[in-house]
Amino acid sequence: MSETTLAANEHIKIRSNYLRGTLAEELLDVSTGAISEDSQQLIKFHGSYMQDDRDLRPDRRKHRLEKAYSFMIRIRVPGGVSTPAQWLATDALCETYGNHDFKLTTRQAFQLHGIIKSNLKRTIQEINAAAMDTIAACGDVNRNVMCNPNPHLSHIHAAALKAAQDISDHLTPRTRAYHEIWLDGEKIESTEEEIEPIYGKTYLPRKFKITVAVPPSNDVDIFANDLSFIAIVEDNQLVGYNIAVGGGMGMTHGNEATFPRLADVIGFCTPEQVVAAAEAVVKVQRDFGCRTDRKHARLKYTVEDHGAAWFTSKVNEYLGWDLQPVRDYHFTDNGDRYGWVTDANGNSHLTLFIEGGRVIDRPGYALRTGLKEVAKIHTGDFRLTANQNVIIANVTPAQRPIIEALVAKYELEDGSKRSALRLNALACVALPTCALSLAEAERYLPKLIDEIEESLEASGLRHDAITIRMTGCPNGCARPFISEIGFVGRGPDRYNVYLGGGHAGQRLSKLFKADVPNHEIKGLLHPIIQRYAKERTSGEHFGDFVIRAGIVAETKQGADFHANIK
Ligand code: SRM
Ligand code: SF4
Repeated sequence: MSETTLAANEHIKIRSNYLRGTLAEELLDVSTGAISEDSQQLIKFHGSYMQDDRDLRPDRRKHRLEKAYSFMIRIRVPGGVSTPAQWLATDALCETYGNHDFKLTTRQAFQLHGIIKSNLKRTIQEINAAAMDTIAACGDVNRNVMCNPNPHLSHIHAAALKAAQDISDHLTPRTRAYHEIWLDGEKIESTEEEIEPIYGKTYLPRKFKITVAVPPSNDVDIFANDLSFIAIVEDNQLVGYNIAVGGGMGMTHGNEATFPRLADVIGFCTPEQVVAAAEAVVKVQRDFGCRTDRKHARLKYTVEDHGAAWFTSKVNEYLGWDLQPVRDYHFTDNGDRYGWVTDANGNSHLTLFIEGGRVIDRPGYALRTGLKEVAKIHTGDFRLTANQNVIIANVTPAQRPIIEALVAKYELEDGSKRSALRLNALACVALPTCALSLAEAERYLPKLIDEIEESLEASGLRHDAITIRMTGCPNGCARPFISEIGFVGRGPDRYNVYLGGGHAGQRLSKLFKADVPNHEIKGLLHPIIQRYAKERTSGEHFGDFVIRAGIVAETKQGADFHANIK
C-alpha cells in the first residue's frame, strides 16, 4: 500500500511518536480552549474528545466568541465493575470539574462532560488516583471490554469477568505517552523506538470492541461488537467460549457501502485460550483491516470483504492451532433484569433504572445524591450495565435494609413503576455535547416514550418488553439497528424509523420510513402497535411480528440492510 493513499489518521499516528504528538505542549497554551486537529485525534487514545456546547453555538457566534470548548473524558471500567470509592471519585469529579452529572455509557463506562482544557490534566490525574484510567477508552485500539454484569450467576460470572479483565489488560497499549503527558511520568530518554508488541506504531485501522457474554443474556450485545466471547456452560462448569467476530453498527446516511453488521460466530476456545485468541483476532485486523478509508476500516468490513471462513483460517494461522467447532448457545434477550435478586451465598443485588444512563440531580429527583449516599455506605460494588443502568451489587443481608431505606428515601427506581418499553430503551448522548449528532436523542426519547406509552396502554401492552433505541446520527452508539424499534437522527427533529430487530439483538432491523418529523412518529407507530396487540401469536416478540406481518422485510446480514426496503 502506498504511503500517500493511507487515511490521514494513519499519518497522524505515524508522526505521533507512540501517541505523544504535541499534546503536552498544547495543554499549556492558555490562549485557546481548543487543541489542534492532530491532537484532537491523538487525545482520543488517551480517553478524551474535544467538544463544544452546541446549545451555546448561536450565541457565541453572535458575540464573535470562540466556541464553548470543553472535553469529554471516558473512564474505562472493564466488565463494568466499579468500587464504591471509584463511584464517589467520579461523582466528585463531575461536581468539581464537569457538568455536575455523569453518564453511564452503553459500554459500561463512566463519562464526564464539560471539562475545560485547564482542568483536563488534573481531572485525569485524579481519575488515576482513584485506581481508574482513561487510556484506550477511545481511539484506534481495543476499548473498554464489556462483560455480563450479573453477579448472581456466581462462579460462571466471576470467570467471565476475569476473562474480560485479562483481555483488557493484555490489549492495553504499552506506550509511556499516557504516563508522561498526564501523570508526569518520567520521560524515557532512549533513541530506541518503543515497542507496542501487539499494535505496532500505527495501532489498529479503527476502534476495536470486545465483549464477554454469559447466555441466556445477551445484554452486552455481542452481535454489535468486533469480537465477542460467549460463555459455554456444561454441567454447571464453564468449558470455554464461542468466538464471534465482525459486528458493528456505524453507517453513513446515503452511503450504501457503509452498513451495520452482525458478528459471525466462528469457533470455540477453552478458557485458557481466550487471551491468545483475542490477540490473534486483533492482529489479523491490524494486518488486513483497511487503512485507506476510515469508513471501511472496522473489522466488520474485513470479515464482510474476505468472508468469515477466510477470517477464521487467518486467526488459526496466527494462533498456530485451530479453533474448535462452535458449540450450542441460546440468547433470550438483551435487556436488564430490574429489582432485587438474591444469590446462593445470600447476597443481594439491586438493578436500578437510570434513564439515558445520566446520573444527575433534577428538581424532584435527587438520583445522583441518592446513589452517592448509597456509595458512602456500600460494602459491595457497583455494576454498570450495557443498557446504561446500574446494579448495586453484593449487598450483604445486614446491609440490605440500610440500602432499601436509601432507595426509598431518594425514590431510586427499581423499574417497578415503569412500562416495559421504557425499561428497554436506550438513547445515546447526542446534543448538546456530541459533535456528530444530527438530532436529539437522550433529551428527546423520554418524551417520545411518553407518547408511545399511550398507544401501548390503549392496546394493553404496558408490560410487554419491546426494545426501543434512539441515536442522534447513524453512528449507532445506542445500537439502534438491532432493536425492535429504532430511531436514527436525520436532521433537527427528524428521524429514520427502523423496525424488526431481534429481541435478543440477534437480527438487524430494516428501514420502515425515512426522515419522519418527530410529531408524526406516534401516529406512524400506533396502528402497528394495535395490530401487534391483536394479531401476535403467543410469546411473539414485536420485532418478529413486524416481519411476519410483512410490515418490513427481514434483514439477513450486513449489506442486505439497505436492500429490499418496502
Ligand atoms: Fe459512540 C463516536 C458516544 C457507544 C459507534 N460516540 C462517538 C462520539 C465520541 C462522537 C465523536 O466521535 O465525536 C460520541 C460522544 C458523545 C458524547 O458527547 O459523549 C459517542 N458512543 C458514545 C456513548 C457515550 C453513547 C452513550 O450514550 O452511551 C457510548 C460510549 C461507549 C463507551 O463507553 O466506550 C458509545 N458508539 C458506541 C456504540 C455501542 C457499542 O459500542 O456497543 C457504537 C456502535 C457499535 C460500533 O462501534 O459499531 C458506537 N461512536 C460510534 C461511531 C461509529 C463507528 C463506526 O464504525 O462507524 C462513532 C463515530 C466514529 O467513530 O467515527 C462514535
Ligand atoms: Fe453522537 Fe451519533 Fe453517537 Fe449519538 S450516535 S452519541 S449522535 S455519534
